[in-house]
Amino acid sequence: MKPMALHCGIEIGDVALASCSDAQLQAIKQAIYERGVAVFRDQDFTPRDHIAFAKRWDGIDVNAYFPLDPAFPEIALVKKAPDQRTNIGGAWHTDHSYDPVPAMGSILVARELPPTGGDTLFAHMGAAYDALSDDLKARIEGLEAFHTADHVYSQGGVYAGTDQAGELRGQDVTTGAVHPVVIRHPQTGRKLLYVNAAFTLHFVGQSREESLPLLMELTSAALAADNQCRLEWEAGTVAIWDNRTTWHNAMNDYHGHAREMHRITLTGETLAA
Ligand SMILES: O=C(O)CCC(=O)C(=O)O
Ligand SMILES: [Fe+2]
Repeated sequence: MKPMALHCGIEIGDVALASCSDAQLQAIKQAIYERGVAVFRDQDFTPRDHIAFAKRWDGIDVNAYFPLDPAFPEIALVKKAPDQRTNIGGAWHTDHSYDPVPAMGSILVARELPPTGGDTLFAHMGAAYDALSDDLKARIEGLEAFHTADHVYSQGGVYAGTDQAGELRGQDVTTGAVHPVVIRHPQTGRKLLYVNAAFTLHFVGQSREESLPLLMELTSAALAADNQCRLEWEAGTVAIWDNRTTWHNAMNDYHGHAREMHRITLTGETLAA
């Protein structure tokens, strides 16, 4: 196992995900809970392997918005064609925080990559929380926040006016959930900052306008370089991330080239302070 950066990410070698033992899977889970994202290279991982491996976790959450693989409806497609300008996930976020029981994480498999670019950045929310000033920690103590995806995926939302609109589903879905601003990781107990600029609209008891300054302050503190790692995808790369421990951001720097990833989202649990 090799750390990808100071706090975030780990590369795990010498394991074939498709046929790993229960003991290996347990060690992989623990590494992901702690480091936020694990990267596996040179994997021989068919869509059937992807689904079978995901079923060894606590279940599959099918994303309400992404296009699904027609042959394997458990698999969501994260793709951008050479003539598209907008990508999916091209801003800092954590997946599914708008659900009352947010997804634990995702297993993302590289299927088609651009010649350069298309990296994914991750940021570690345990390291982010630890590095907050005592003053900021005191200001967020006991706060809760409201999350939704309606402004992102609905008819008048962020993607509606883009060239991804045609493929996205779920324009009529409505979402909303309240979570503590600081959660405890369900498995490790570590304190994690759990707000994100994409889906967290406001603190409970405050308007959007009242909330924005603190949200922005937390976002910029969380994105300190020390908290981040960068994943450069290669053919055969599989990444598994923990949505509670990390945020991620898909770079959109390969216009004119195709990129296609297969994603299975893993079921999570209720989050508590
Ligand atoms: O394409 C990527 O690297 C990540 C996209 C994303 O945000 C996701 O799959 O949740
Ligand atoms: Fe995402």
